[in-house]
Formats: sequence, C-alpha cells, structure tokens
Amino acid sequence: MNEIRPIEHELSTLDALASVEKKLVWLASWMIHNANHLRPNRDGLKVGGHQASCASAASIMTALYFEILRPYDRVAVKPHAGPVLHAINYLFGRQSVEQMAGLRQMGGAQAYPSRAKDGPEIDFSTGSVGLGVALTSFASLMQDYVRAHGFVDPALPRARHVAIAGDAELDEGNIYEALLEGWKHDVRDVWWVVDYNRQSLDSVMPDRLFGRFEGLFRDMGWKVVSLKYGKRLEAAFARPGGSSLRGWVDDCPNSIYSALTFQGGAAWRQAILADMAKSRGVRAIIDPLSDAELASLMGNLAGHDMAALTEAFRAATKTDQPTCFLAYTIKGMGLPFAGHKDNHAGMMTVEQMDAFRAQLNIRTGHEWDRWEGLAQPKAVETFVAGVPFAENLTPQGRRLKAATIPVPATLPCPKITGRRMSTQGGFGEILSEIGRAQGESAALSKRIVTMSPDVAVSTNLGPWINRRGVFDRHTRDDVFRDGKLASAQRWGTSPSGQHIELGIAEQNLFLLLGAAGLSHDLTGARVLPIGTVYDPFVNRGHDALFYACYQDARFLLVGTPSGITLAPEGGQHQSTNTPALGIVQDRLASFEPAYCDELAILLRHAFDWMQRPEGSAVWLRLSTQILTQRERPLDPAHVIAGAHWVVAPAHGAGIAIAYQGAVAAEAEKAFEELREDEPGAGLLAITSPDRLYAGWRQAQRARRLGDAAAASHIETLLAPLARDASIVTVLDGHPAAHAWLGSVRGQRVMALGPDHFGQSGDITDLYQEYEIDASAILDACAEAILRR
Ligand SMILES: Cc1ncc(C[n+]2csc(CCOP(=O)(O)OP(=O)(O)O)c2C)c(N)n1
Ligand SMILES: [Mg+2]
Repeated sequence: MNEIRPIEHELSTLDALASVEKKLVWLASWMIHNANHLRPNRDGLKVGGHQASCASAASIMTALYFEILRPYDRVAVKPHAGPVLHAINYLFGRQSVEQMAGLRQMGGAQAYPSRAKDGPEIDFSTGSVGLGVALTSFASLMQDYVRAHGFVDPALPRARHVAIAGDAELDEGNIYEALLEGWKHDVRDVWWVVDYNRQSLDSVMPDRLFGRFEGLFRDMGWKVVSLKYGKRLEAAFARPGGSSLRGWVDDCPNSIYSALTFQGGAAWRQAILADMAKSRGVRAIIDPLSDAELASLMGNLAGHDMAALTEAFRAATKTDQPTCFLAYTIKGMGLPFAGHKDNHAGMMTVEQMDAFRAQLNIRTGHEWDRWEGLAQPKAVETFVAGVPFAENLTPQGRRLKAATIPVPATLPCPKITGRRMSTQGGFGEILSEIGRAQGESAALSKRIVTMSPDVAVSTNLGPWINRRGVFDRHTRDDVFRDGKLASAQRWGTSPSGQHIELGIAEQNLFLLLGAAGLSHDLTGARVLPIGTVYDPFVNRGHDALFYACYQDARFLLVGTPSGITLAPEGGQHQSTNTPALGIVQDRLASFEPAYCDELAILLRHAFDWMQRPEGSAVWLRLSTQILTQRERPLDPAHVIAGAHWVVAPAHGAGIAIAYQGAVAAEAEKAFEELREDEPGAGLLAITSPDRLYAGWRQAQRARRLGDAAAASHIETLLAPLARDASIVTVLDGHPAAHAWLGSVRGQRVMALGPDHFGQSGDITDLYQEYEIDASAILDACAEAILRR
C-alpha cells in the first residue's frame, strides 16, 4: 500500500508531489517558451524545444526525484526531458534562473542533458537516443567491478542506475545488445522507466508493438512492471459494467486513443457511446461526468498517477533485479496539444501560454519564482527540502573524487631491440609485463581493466588475461583447464579478474569503456580501462565511441589490426577511414606508432593523459605488420606531440618523406634510394596526425590572440625544409589524414594511402595495388623533384 507521509500544513505526500509536478511542467514549458518567444533572435532560426516530451515524463520524474531516488543513485534522463531535469535541479537549489533562461543559448542550459556542458548535476549525457539508456546497465556493471575489487568503501550504499527512456528508444538495436550483455553479466540495480506515450517524432507507434517489450525484457531476466491505468480508471473499471469499458480502452488503437485525448471529453463520450450505448453499466460510469471530468478520467494513465507510480517504484526497491517499468503516459499531458500526433516539436502559442499561466495562477513577472502559484507554497518548499534527493551527494555536486594512479616514468617492458615484432605483438607483451608486477609496483596494474568484444585473443590480450583473470561476480571454473585439455588461454572467472569479456557487439564495448571511463566520477574509484577491437569495427560502434567521448570518459582504445596491412583478410576488415576519424573526434587523442619503442612511450602517455583534467581518452591504431626493432635515441615529447625526424633534413632541403605506422619499412627503403640523389632529404615519422593538427590549430589561435612567438610542433619540424619543398606522405589509411600538412608552411604534399579497400591479397600485392610500396613512394618523389 502507498504510505502517505503527513507533512506540515496537512499536505499529504501525494498532494505535495502533485504541486511539484505542476511546477516542473510549468518551468520546463516556460524555459522553452522563453527561449523561443522572449529572447532576441539574431539569425531567425527556430530555437526549438519539446514541451510535449517534457510534460509526458514530468509525473515519472516527480515520483522518482521527489520520493524514490537517493543522492547516490545515478540517472540518465531522456534527451527531450532535459528542461524537466533543469527544473528539478532548480527546485533543489542546484540550478540558476540564468542558466534556465539561457536554454539552448551559448553558456546556458544545453538542449539535452550534458555532463560536459551542464556541469556536475548531470550523471549521464543523453542525446543520441538509446545510448544513455544502455549506459546505465554498463555503469551498474562497473559498480559491481569496483566494489568486487575493493576500490570503494563497502559500507557505502550501492547506487541504483535509472534510465528514464522514451518509448522510441526501444527501437534502437543497441538496447537489445545491452540487454543480452547485461544478462550475461547478471547486472542488477538497474531500472529502465519507459515513458510509454506510444509516440515518437513522426507519429504514433503501430499497435503491433504492444506486448513485444514485456516478453523481451522477461526473457533477459528482467522484472517487468506494467503501469497502465491510474487509480481512478481502475476504480471505474471495478464498477458494474467497468470491465466492458476496460475492454474497450484496451482494444482502442493507439492512434484513436491519441486523437480522442487531443479532442477531449465530448469526443470521448461520442466514441464510447457509439460502441457501448446499450451498456447500462458503462452509461452509469460516464453519464454523470462532465466533458472535462470524462477527459480527465480517460487520461488517467498510471504514468501520470502519482499514487500508482510511487507505489510501484517503492515496491521495486525491495529487490536488486533489473526492472523495466512500462509507464503509460500521454505526450503533452495537460497541454493543449496533448495526444496530437504532431506534437513532438509542437510548442504552445503565446496565447496558449497565457492561458496556461492563468490556469496555474502565475503572475506576470513571477514566472521563474520557485513556488509561484501554489496554494501552499511554504508547505511544498518544506516538503522538497526534506526529500532524500535534496541531500547533496558532495558539497560540489554529484561528481565524486578519485585520486590519480601513479604512472611510473617508464613502463615495465620486455626486450624489444633487435627483435622482429609488430606493434600489436608489442602491445600484448608490454601489457603482460605490466600484469606481472607484484607488491608495490602493482599499483598501476591493479587499476587496469581490459575489455574486448570477442577479440581478446586475436588482439593479443591473452597473456594479460592469463595473468589477471576474467572478471565475473560469480566464480566459474575453466572447464578446459580443469580437464587438462591443452589451451593457451586460462579463462576461469572470478570477482577479482581484470578483464571483462564481451560478446561481439562493438557498441557494447564503447558503452562499457564509457562507463568505466567515468568510474572516477560516478563511483569515486579510478580505473584505467583498455578496450581492444579490430580497427575497422570501430565504425560499428562509432556512435557509442562518440558518445563516450562526448561525456569526457577516459579510456584507452586499441584498434588492431588495422588498414590493408592485414592483407589476406580483405573485405570489410581493412580500415582506411580510421586515421581521419582519429583526427576529427573531439576528446580523443589518436596515435599510430610504427615501432614498439614508440608504442611503449605512447602507452605510458595514455595512462597519464587519461587521468589528467586537461587530458582525454586515447586511441592507438596498431598493426600486425612485423618490423625489425632497432635501438635508437627517441625523444618521448616528440613521439607524443605527433612526429619526429628519423633523419633530419638538411637546411633548405627540397624533399622529405613522411610515413605513419605499418608502412615504415617501405618509406625507409624508398628513402635510402632517394638519398642517393637528394642527400639533404629528410625522413619524418608521424605518430599522430591528430596531435599535430590539434597543435597547429592551437598555435594559430594563440598567435591570433597576440602570442606572436607561439609555434606548433609540426611548424617547427617542417621549418628546415625549403618553402617550396615537397613532402611525400604515406600511411596505411586514407591519404586525406596527411593532405593538410602542405598548408602548414605552404609546401607541396603528395599524399599516398589507400583510398579504396576490400581486396584480399598479400602485402606485396596490396601495397603495390594501392600505391603505398617503396616504388610508389619513389615515383611520387621523382614527380615532386621534376615539378620543382
Ligand atoms: C539516434 C537518434 N536518432 C534520431 C534522433 C532524433 N529524435 C529525437 S527524439 C526522437 C523521437 C523520440 O521519441 P521517444 O523516445 O518516444 O520520446 P518522447 O515521445 O518521449 O518525446 C527522434 C527520432 C535522436 N535524437 N537520436
Ligand atoms: Mg514516445
């Protein structure tokens, strides 16, 4: 039963919640109205906002935030209810009028909740539908991980991870990938509350979808709580004749239900009587009601019924089983366009807003006042101050603090010099060496957590996993090992394991990297997440990668193998666009070492960089190309800044070769021949076009702002070359990644790299076909010299 908490001035909890809900719908509507109608508009562009989506979710959010949630719970709010979240924070005194009045404006509240831009009250950013919902499940898995490893005080309460989801989000495939993965990891303490208004952006959803969801969730081990009818409708259905009315509503197609909601009481009466005029019971229920009362009764869905909502949520707190609430709602509830199929971006007119204002007793000039228009403002204020979520998680907001993990000046490293090995092989060996550390020197290795979507072995994580084990809340034996069946992999699972093995769905990798990369903020325990994936399949998870970066999650992504260099494995396994992705992706520093000495420097840098406030996530693009590893002096600062001269050019030299990654040996071979004719030529190793480009942009900006001496690494590197020098660049990736280098000092760039892909072959054939072998490099050099 619903417990009614009496509070001062005789206001029941339900009445207080109803008042809060009214304020939330008002403030969210006003925020959007203000942004669209009351601010100067310089460019004539629609500002936009989603009053209907906000009104749809307001009751659910009121029940959660003002009755159920505790400060340590973590919530992802559907993107289009962002204004409701801002209004909630405002009522708690954690949001300013200036921010709300600046909705969708530079420096104001963001259109959709954003960790990076809206500050520490936002647990999860949302925007690309489906991803925020799924992220809650992976964040819960990470909570299990840090607790199982003893990284947080076990006395601290466990957080519940809650997503307030739009029903259209359930169309996104990543939801089902996450459900499957969550089932495998036995996730708990996750709630997905679906704002089941049966409307998306374009239209009303087909009825055939009804009923599908329940089965899907149950099959994945979830509890499903269907919140369909509110208390008043249930009471009406319980009266004589009520069951026919229930049957009629149950059978009413979504589109008709929505249209009737929009049309109001008279239309409801006509439609009901058209089918059930002869039912005395039904007439006895509806005849005494005015049109307004009938519309209110028919709109009494559980997703707007505070008693039904709080009762269901409270009951679900008794278990940690993941729970999906299908809360039936009306899009635009209480607003003039309630239920209209075109209401997604619909907005109240100035006249409608005035009428709404009058209805809520809000005085002109007092639109932003917290408790304006309420019958018992003091009582509601007192109520809000006393709800569990009113307690601050930390004085600074909802971000926890986690100490950084010290990174040694050099990582433990196997012998590299003189060996023939690939960067992928080197990565596996260095990680394995790190994993060998015991005692004091294990500080770093203890915090590393690896993850991979079914490619752990083929990306060389095997030795690391053999040392550190596979994580699972439940200890499971390795059947092959126990049966003494030969296998190089030891895959028993336990709560102390440090590798999280995922199914093949790449979006899940990036969502888990996102959750793990926020662990320091969300759980107060810092981990150093490393995810490995075949480089081309970064594309498969790119939106989730983009999403993780947008939240400023900190992790190391290892894309390997990459490019056409994995030669016989043709088809879609060859990545050519990823170097360009590495350049354009914000909050992700991308590198591609050719040799393992560079790799060791970059790996160390990654552990450091991902922990710095000004840092970011890191992406290493590696290869299976085997190269002879030589002893050589190397300046780590240059490797990290993106390039270093292997052979410095003579002052005023007219030509240089610049290579990146796996094609190093081809470039070296070409360079040896080139030097016979052009003794002053230079050979540049590029480890990161991304860092070079970012540095160049930064220097340009600094100079514009008056720092005349600012110079970027690439400008300094290219300075010795003649102004009209040619640079022949080559990488195993789209040549556009290097083409911009010509703009740095106005030198001519001949950029080589495969701009087609998908052909099987051996490296000799493919490098020749796609013109990145030594002879193609020499041809380009010859052409450059002739043109000069
Ligand atoms: C991945 C992605 N595709 C498309 C959109 C554009 N979009 C924004 S909201 C929306 C429909 C949302 O419907 P629903 O989730 O049911 O939300 P509600 O009805 O509560 O507004 C669409 C298609 C988006 N934000 N993200
Ligand atoms: Mg919807």
